[in-house]
Amino acid sequence: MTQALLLVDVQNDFSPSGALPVVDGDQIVPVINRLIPHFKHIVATKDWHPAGHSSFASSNQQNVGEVIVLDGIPQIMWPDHCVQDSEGAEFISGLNVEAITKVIYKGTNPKIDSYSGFFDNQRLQATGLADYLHSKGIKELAIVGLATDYCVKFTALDAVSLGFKTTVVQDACRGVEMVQGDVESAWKQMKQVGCKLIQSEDITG
Ligand code: VGL
Ligand code: ZN
Repeated sequence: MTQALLLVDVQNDFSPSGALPVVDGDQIVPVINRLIPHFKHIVATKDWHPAGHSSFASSNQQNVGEVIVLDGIPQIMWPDHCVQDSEGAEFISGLNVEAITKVIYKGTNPKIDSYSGFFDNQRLQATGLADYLHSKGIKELAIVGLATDYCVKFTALDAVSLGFKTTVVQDACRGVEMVQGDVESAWKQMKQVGCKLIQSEDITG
């Protein structure tokens, strides 16, 4: 069965010096680079927000970390991050970007956030990721990236719901942990729906 490596939001703004810092977020880069040669298809998502995105605290006169209701669903207020064409939206330096065979952009709708690489948070629009994977005959995914408790989690849950055989490589992910325990509970949820949780060494040997 054809398996793809799916890189979720390995972008500067999620590195420790970025706008929405993830502790040790940059530490996954060498791990991902070691995984890459084991896959034919390397697909990456990019969080790709227009300036003034509705998930930004600054767009709503809110404080970062506050939760507001946007179009009927709870929305965490984030710092401005991953603005289209900004340095913060670039892949973290050192990542083997030449190996990436496809980039999928998400969070582009100014009014709706998108944690999953497959759909926006309202599930109104698909990003094209599922269609792309189907077009290549890819039925299995190994997921890595940032952040474990947001985009990695929601991407993995959607992957399972769409019928992909889904593995998540734990040491190639890091989380935001806005609330203590979020990362642990994210792993639990992924496991519960049927994601296989592994370590990179299980692939690289
Ligand atoms: C993410 C919060 C906001 C992520 C993206 O990539 O996990 N988290 N936007
Ligand atoms: Zn975002």
